[in-house]
Formats: sequence, C-alpha cells, structure tokens
Amino acid sequence: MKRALYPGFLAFAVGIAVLAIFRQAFGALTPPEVLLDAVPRLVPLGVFSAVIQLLGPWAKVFAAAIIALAAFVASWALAAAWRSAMPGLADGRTWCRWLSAAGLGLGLWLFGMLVVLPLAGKGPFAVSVSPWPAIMLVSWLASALGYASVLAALGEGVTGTPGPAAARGTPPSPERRDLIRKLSWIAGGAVVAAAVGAAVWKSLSRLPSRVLRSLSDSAPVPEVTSNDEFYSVSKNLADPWVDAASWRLQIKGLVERPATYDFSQLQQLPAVTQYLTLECISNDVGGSLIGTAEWKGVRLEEVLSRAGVQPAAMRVVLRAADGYSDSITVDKAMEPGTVLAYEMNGVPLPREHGFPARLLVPDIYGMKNVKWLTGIELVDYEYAGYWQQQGWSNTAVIQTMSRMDVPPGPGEYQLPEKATLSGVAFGGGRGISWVEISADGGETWSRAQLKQPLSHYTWVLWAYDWSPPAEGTYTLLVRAADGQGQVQPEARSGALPDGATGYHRLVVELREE
Ligand SMILES: Nc1nc2c(c(=O)[nH]1)N[C@H]1C(S)=C(S)[C@@H](COP(=O)(O)O)O[C@H]1N2
Ligand SMILES: [Mo]
Repeated sequence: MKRALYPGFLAFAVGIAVLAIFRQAFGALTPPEVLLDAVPRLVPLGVFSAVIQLLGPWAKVFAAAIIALAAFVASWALAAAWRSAMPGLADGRTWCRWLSAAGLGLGLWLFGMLVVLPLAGKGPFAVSVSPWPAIMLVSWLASALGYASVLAALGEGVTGTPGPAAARGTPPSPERRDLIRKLSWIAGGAVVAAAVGAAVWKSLSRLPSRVLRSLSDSAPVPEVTSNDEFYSVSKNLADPWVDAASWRLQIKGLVERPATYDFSQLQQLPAVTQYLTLECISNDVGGSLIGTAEWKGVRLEEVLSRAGVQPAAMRVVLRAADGYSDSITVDKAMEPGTVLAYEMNGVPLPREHGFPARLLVPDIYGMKNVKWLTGIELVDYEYAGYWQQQGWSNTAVIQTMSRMDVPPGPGEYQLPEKATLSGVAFGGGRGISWVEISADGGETWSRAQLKQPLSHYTWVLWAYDWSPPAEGTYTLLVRAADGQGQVQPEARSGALPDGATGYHRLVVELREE
C-alpha cells in the first residue's frame, strides 16, 4: 500500500492537471464540479440545510475539499490495487503493463460515465444534458488515460524497493533515483497545489471580500425565474427520461368515458398560459426552493369534463413515470388554475421539471404538482401519495411566507444613507395583501411597497426604502399577510408535516468605512 502512495499521488496530479487544462481551455466541467452540483440532490434535505446553516458560504469549499481528499485516497487505493492485483503486469513486460493500464484508464472513464454522471442526474454519458457536453467526456477520458499512463510508466524503476525489472537493465544509481523521485514529488505537489489553490481562490472570490459590502450590491430577485435558475426537487437519483412520441396519459377510474391521450392530442386541446409560483413543502424559512414561471398547457378541467366525472368521485390520483404518485380533491382538479403543463417559460418542459407534461395546482405545495405525469385516476377514497406515506400533509395548502433577498444574508455592511431592501412574499392562491419590515427585531413595523403580481397564483415582489439612523446591529424581519388579511404565523416550525412557518430574520451590522 505504501509503495503505491507515490505513483498514486503522481498519477492523481496528472489526472487533475489534464482536467484543469480542459477546464481552462474549453470550460469542460470536471467530476468534482459535477458532483458538487448534485450534492443538494444527493444529501437529505435536512442534513443539507443544517450544513449550509452551519458553514454558510464555506460549505462549498468544505464540500470541494472532501471531494478532493476522497478522490486522492481513491486514486491511491486504485494504484495499490492495480499494482498488487497484477504484479506480473505492473512490473513485467512493457506491452502487458501498458495494455492493462489502458484497460484501467478506460474502466475508470466508464465508471465516470455510468456511475458518476447518472448519480449527478445527468444520465449515462451525460445524455440528458443539452447541449451534449462532448468535450467534457473527452476531457474525462484524457484524464483517466493520463492517470493510468503514469501508473504504467512508474510500474518499474522509481518504486521504493527495486523490482525484478529494475535489476534487469542498468539500474539508475540510488542517488539519481532519489533525486528523480524528489523532483517529481515536488512537480506533482505543485500541480495539485495549483489546481486546488485555483479552485479555492475561485470559490473565495465569489465570497464577500474584506471590504465592507454595500447593501445595494445585490440585485432584487427577478420576478420570473429562468428555467436554469428554477429549483428542482424529485425523489429520484436519476430522473426518468420520457420519450414524447411514446408517452401516453391515461384517464380512468370513476369516469363515464375513460380516455388515453398521446402528446399531440394533448397539445390540440385548448391551451392556457399562466404565471404560477411553485414552492416545495420542504422549503425552509428564507429558503430558495421556490420559483415563478410562465406555464402553458391544458386545464385539467378540460380533460376531466370530456371524461365525465362520476358523482361518487372524491379524489384525483396522479401517477408518474418515476413511480411517484399523489392526489388532489376533485374540486381542486376542476379549478381553472389547475393545468396540465407542457411548456415552461416558452420552451418545452425541461426534463427535470417533468417532460413531457406535469400538473400545476395553485395554492398547494410543489409535492402535488406531479411531474412526468402518465396516469389520472378518479377514486372514492382518501389516497396517500409518495410523501404522505412518509408523514407529509395531504392537504398541503401553502403557508403564507415572505423572504428577504436584499440584503443577501446576515453580516457586516457599510452604513448607507438609504438602501432598498427587497424580497418576495407568497400566499398561494390567496395572494398577499401587505408586507411589513422591522429593523428592530419586531418592536416596530413599516409597510413595504408591493409590485402588482403577475397573476393570482404568483409571489409578490416587495421593496422597502430604509434609512438606518446610525452604526450598529439591526435585526431585520419581514412578515406578510395573505389576501384575507391573515398574518403569516410567527412561531417557527419545521417543514414536516405542513410546511415551515416563522419570520425570515437577518441580523446585520452596519459600520461606516
Ligand atoms: N413524478 C414526480 N413528480 C414530482 C416529484 C417527484 O419526485 N416525482 N417531486 C415533487 C416535489 S416534492 C416538488 S417540490 C416539485 C418540484 O418541481 P420542480 O422540480 O419543477 O421545481 O415536483 C413534485 N413533483
Ligand atoms: Mo417538494
């Protein structure tokens, strides 16, 4: 094992260097970056938000360090395994050694293609990423082969104890071997240090600098969330890849005329376009599992009326291509805002948002907005879906929420003469009647200005001009009332089972500088 430390390390350095070159030259994403992106999906949400809360902006650096360390240890172990599994190959005839190293490199690459990428939700060979990142696959291959070639090259000669092969030729003098060894440790170390340093520097440069931030540095959240920025939550490690041509939507159960629609039939039905805000029931106070898009599709009522709902029907069960299911009441299903959507912000529904069709239900948490929808069944009993079986609410009505986006977080800021605080508030289908801001921990409150929402079903942008009187520590709070004047609950509660409640709170320290 110890003998493999040096080759393992050098091979690792070369692998990293190859990835870094491709990253720099072509912007090809590296395996650690792909994994980092997938962390929020792979780690249970509770753990994830706890870590984020604990480490704040350092969480990413921390995760990157863990991934780098794990990769190094794995590289070392792989080098050791390769050398001990095939001593004959590792130290034996040259062509044998190179052939087995090539196999190792290819195997490593396939592991990336068939395990790492699917785990990160990108599908084997990144098939579900568009445009298809061919250069990334090439860079991973080059890196894996680079890694394996170093192992093959070091299979004889510069290892700790001279192998039989070293004895065959003229062995380099021990001093020279020692020098080569030292030099390559230094070179490898420099490469790794440079790559890790560059990565850390990059993450750090996105953090607030030492100079005091200004409250007006960050922009308000856009009213419509772009598809790229839109949060995505699913139970799946790899989301289903549904083919529109063979996709079918089945309407069955307590209906007069069961029916099956294919994608073009669905698109021929009268379409509606509406703005709607989607929020995950596990969105914490101040969290970002919420977004607004313009959706196009067919009213569920349209499809259900054609099928003829029987009077005994009580719930509408929704089933999906990934085995997920949930249900809503028949009344909810017949509301005009409940839509079978196939477009999001003017383009076909992206895969992670439910291609080819998903349900949108106003006033109800994201959970019941079933993606990759394949079946609709009307039943006359209570139905517990995927998350309800794990204790989550079956009514799942959205709790009134408000969030402060400017300032973007707690911490120190320059004392401004005047600054505009801003954020969003959401009350599901009930709307928002007012938003209030407190700068003194809730002693006094002032009304914020509201922007006219895009529809009955969206969040409301708020803004508040604040002139802090002096340096000091301020506890900023935001609260909202829904369309019926009901103020959002102040008591803090976790997301399970009904969705989180409590006021979003940021403590800022303002200083002149
Ligand atoms: N088929 C299916 N639909 C699903 C889910 C899922 O895992 N499978 N997750 C739900 C949850 S918990 C949420 S919050 C929303 C998220 O939708 P989005 O990814 O488009 O934001 O999809 C819902 N619909
Ligand atoms: Mo969710």
